[in-house]
Amino acid sequence: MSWDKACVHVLTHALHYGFGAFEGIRCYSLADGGSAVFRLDEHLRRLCDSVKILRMTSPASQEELRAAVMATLVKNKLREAYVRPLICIGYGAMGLYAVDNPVTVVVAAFPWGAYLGEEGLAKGIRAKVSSFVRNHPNSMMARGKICGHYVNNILAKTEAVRMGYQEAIMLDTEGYVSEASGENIFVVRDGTVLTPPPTGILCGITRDSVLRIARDLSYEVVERRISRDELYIADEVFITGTAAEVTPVREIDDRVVGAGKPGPMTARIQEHYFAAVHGKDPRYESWLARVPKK
Ligand code: PPE
Repeated sequence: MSWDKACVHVLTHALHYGFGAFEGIRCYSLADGGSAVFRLDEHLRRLCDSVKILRMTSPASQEELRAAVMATLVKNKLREAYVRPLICIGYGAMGLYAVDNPVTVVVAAFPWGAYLGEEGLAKGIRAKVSSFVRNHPNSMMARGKICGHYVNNILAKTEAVRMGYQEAIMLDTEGYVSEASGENIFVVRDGTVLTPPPTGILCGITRDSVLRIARDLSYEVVERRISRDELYIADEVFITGTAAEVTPVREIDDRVVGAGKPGPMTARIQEHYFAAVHGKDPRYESWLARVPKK
C-alpha cells in the first residue's frame, strides 16, 4: 500500500487505548551489495509473545509476518531501513471490552539514521535519572513491547530532553536501575560488564547480542540489580537498542562517566556490534536474515 493511503479511522480502538504491540527492527547493508535484517526471527518471536501476553489473536502467523517484512523491504528498494510491524485492535466497538474488533496488522519500513545522533554514537550522550518510575511488571507486562506502555517512556524522555539531556534512565518501583526510555542499560566497573536482570525490563534483542559479544570478547558479564549510585561511579555506561544501537553515555545527572568519552570496552563492543550487523563477522552469521534480491 502506498505511504499516503496507509490510513486508519479516527475511531481505531488502539488509537484511544493503546492496546497493541509493535516491533522495531533494523535492516543493514552488507559488503556483498545485498542487505540483511538483523535478528528478524527473534524480533518476530517477541512480537508474537507480546500478542499472546495481550491475549490477542493475530491474523498473521510469524511466517507471514516474516514474508511481509521481506516484501516491504524489496518493494521499497530499501537497503538500510527501520522496520516497524504493529499488531493492534482496529476499528469497531468503542469501550474497553471490544473483543470482537478486528485485529489490524501493519508492516512499515523507512530510513532512520542514528537514533541519538551521529555525535551521540561517536562521543556519548548525557542522560538523567528520570523522576518517572518505570511501570511495575504487574501493572504493565514488561516482557511485551506494548503500545500503551510507551506513555511512561515518553513522559521520561520528554522530561529529560526538556531539561537539556538526551536520554532518561528509569528506576524500577524498588528504586533500582531498570532501563532507558527506549534502550537497555549496561555499566562497566573494574572490567566487569553489568546489566539489570531480564525481569521487569524489555528484554532487548540488542541487549542479548551485546551479552554474547561481551562474552566472546572474554569480558566478565554479570546480570544483577544495579543501584542508582553505581551509575555515578561507573567506569563506563552504554545503552543498547535496535534504534540506538550501542550508544555510549558520557554523563549521568551531571556527573562525568569515566573519562567523559566512550570507554575502551564500550568502544570495542560497539565496533563488534557494527561488524555483526553488517555481516563482517562470521561468528554472527546466523543473526542475519538476507533480503531476497529483486
Ligand atoms: N527498552 C525499551 C523500553 C525499548 O523501547 C527498547 C527498544 C529496548 C529496551 C531495546 O530493545 P531492542 O531493540 O530489542 O534491543 N526501543 C525501540 C523503539 C524506539 C522508538 O523510539 O520507537 C527500538 O530501539 O527500536
